[in-house]
Amino acid sequence: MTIDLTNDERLAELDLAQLKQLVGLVEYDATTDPFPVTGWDAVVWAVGNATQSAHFYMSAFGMDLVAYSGPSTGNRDHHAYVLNSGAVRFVLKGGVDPDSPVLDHHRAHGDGITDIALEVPDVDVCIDHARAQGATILEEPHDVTDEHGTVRIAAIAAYGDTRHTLVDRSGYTGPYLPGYVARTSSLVRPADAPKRIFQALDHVVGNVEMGRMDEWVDFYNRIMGFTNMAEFVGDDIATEYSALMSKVVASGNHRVKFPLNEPALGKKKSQIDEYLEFYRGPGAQHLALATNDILDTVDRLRAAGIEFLDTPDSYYTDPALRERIGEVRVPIEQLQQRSILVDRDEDGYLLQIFTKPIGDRPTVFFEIIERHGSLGFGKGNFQALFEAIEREQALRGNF
Ligand code: TYF
Ligand code: FE
Repeated sequence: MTIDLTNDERLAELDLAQLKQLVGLVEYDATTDPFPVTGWDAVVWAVGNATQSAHFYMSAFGMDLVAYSGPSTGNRDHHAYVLNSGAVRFVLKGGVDPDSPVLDHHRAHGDGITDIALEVPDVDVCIDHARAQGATILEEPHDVTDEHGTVRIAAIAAYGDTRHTLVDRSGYTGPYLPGYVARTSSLVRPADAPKRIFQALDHVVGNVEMGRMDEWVDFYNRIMGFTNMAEFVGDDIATEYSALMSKVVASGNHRVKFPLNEPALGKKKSQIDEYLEFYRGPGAQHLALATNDILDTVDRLRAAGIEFLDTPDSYYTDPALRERIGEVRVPIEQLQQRSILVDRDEDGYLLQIFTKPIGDRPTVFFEIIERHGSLGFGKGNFQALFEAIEREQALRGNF
């Protein structure tokens, strides 16, 4: 059977073929899925200053403000800015009331992700299954209604203080959720700016404590019906240089992909330990944003001041690289100028690059990814990537 596209306006401009190419969808039989997931609903952040973060994601990441909740709409607890880019939705929350739970999250974790919300066709089916499998239900299924219709919502606990809210918005036409009003920004974009510089969310990576990765893989397998993807970083790679182990789980249609990392003992302090220390526990480590023009996306992000990890010239001049990657759509020099990495597997290739941490703590960062058939995560780049991360760690004083 084919994948359900929602009636969501965000997706109206992206057809299934585009999404397939952007994030590598697969066809599957949803009738045998105990926990059917349509796709991502929103990534909800708790940040120190949502009013200014919203400006950053609009001015640097080219996102559009579409909805808002805050004191002027009757929400005295926090500001919440809803931003879109193609099929991606961010909700940025910042505390107003000094006792706001948003501020508790921020005090513990710094700028971070509180909720990786997923769109599901039937909230109750998912919760019944999750409960039977022993999930912690944080919010029981309930309807929220306003003049735009009804949304059905529930939430389950994931790693650390992260949750998955499950949303069925098929009966809703408002800008986000009841309690939010439509809002746009007066920000003026450069005359030559494309409509958006990224189109979809490809994957969200979770960092968990040492020795607990398999428990979380099992959580996504059992509670959410996710299946394991082939790509993983095992002991072999871990001991050599990465200082992490990683496995990937995906929803039935592969719209939602969650790599899960745990620290491994290496020569130096693991990048995952550094995250766990500064995030004060498990949490979302990076979001991969899919684009169909990574050269332009990276140029625009850099021009807006976003900093990326460097890749040494030797990565590009190594004859083994050309051997490994074969033909790609752009000259290698173009990738080298921008520090974009390239990897190939049996299905195709991908281009990817990583930002430095985007907040004050060395925790959350972004990946920009352009897929050409590959369903992987850049395994061939792990050595170069992890060395680059270690150079950055050294600058922060971790050896
Ligand atoms: O999502 C992934 O698995 C790749 C590789 O700290 C990766 O982007 C894994 C760990 C990490 C950075 C990138
Ligand atoms: Fe990634």
